[in-house]
Amino acid sequence: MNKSMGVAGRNVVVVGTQWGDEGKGKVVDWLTDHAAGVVRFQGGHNAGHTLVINGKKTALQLIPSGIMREGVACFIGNGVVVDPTHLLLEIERLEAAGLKVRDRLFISESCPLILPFHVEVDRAREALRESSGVGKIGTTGKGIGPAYEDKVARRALRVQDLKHPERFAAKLKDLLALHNFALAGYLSGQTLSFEPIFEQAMKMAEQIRPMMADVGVRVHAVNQAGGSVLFEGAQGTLLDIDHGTYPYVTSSNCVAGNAAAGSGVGPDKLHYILGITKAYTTRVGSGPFPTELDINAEGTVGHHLSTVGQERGTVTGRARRCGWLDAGALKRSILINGISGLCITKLDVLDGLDEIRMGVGYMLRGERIDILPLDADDIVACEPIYESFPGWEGTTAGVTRWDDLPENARRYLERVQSFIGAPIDMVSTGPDRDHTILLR
Ligand code: 2SA
Ligand code: MG
Repeated sequence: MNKSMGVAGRNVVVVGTQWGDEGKGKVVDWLTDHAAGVVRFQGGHNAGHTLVINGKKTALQLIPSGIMREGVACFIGNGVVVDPTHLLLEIERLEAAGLKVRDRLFISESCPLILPFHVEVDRAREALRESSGVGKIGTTGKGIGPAYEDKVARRALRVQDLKHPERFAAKLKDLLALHNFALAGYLSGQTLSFEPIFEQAMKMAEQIRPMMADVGVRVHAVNQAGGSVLFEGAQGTLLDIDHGTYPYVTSSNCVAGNAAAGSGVGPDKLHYILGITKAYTTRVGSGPFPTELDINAEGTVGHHLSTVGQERGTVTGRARRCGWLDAGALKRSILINGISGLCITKLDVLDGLDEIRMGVGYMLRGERIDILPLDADDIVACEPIYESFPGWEGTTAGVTRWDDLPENARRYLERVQSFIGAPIDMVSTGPDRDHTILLR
């Protein structure tokens, strides 16, 4: 890992191997010591990447975590959906904290825009799913899904349209008419008017224009100059639109392969794939979760993970669902992403537990399987099979050397590694930059 980033022009992709919130932000921030650029390639401001620097918490949603390091170029690739209102707010928030943002943030001209009607459609659709009995997806309500739908339908307004007021107006008129039709009809939502959206967009265009860029070409140039680039995934593999627990997923490809398509570089430029895995599992929103525990009953393991792990959505504040590590699900993630190595995070949250369990497969209708099935209904029918490990005395919090970890903690991690067949290259033992064990 260390070597990989140290070599000039070597790029690393960081992806979540579970349902998001594995602690990618911290790891990306830690790795940016060796990087010249950080790229976001999918998702939008539904992501919440929490960083703790010198004990101070910062949450980033749309802007790459590299922004916290001076001199690191930050790229928003074409695979990201951009809400311009949110973008400017996030920039202003960072500037208020004393960071220089605008001179090193580059936004792809090809990013689809999230506009106010997308948010309205997202919320109205969730309400409809709930009232009709289908059940909510549990989206973040940021308009992510509807914006990606417009992209795929080839009618999206893109960042580049902000440069052309007439073109923007014509496209907006058509798109708004389409969404208003649905909102006024079967979605029973709030229709919106053209003028305020258009005027607001044109105002924002002036601010965004200097940051528009040809991201693929620029990233290539960083590599040519000998710099390493980090691709920062958002959400997680099991929320991937194709490979996740469909339909309880987000609307983008979260897997490592999309780092290329979502930023405009070739797949030969993805040199090392780092999978981030929480020492247990969390999920926010609806959908199957075989190793889930009850988080509400005091004195239980579920309650411990939820409270000690401070498992609340960074963006929405929702309580995250919690459960044991699901190594059968991890196995699928390792395959899909082509993981080179793993970073295990939040190990310290398991400190103090008497017993630790790990899911090592499932019983599905009388048959034993060792990898998460593809069909969400099959996942619901899965009974997890557990291996049990004794907990450890003392704390792993802040430990910086493998040999200083309690023996039982090392045993647990060694078993994870042997079951999933991928090496653990890093362990994160706390939220601060320095709370990190590097193994390779
Ligand atoms: P959406 O809004 O269309 O992407 O929601 C679809 C599903 O994807 C899940 N999702 C997430 N899961 C974990 N973390 C995410 N980011 C925030 C965080 C979430 C928050 O870091 O905590 O604050 O609630 C994220 N973003 C999307 C979502 O829960 C749906 O299941
Ligand atoms: Mg998050």
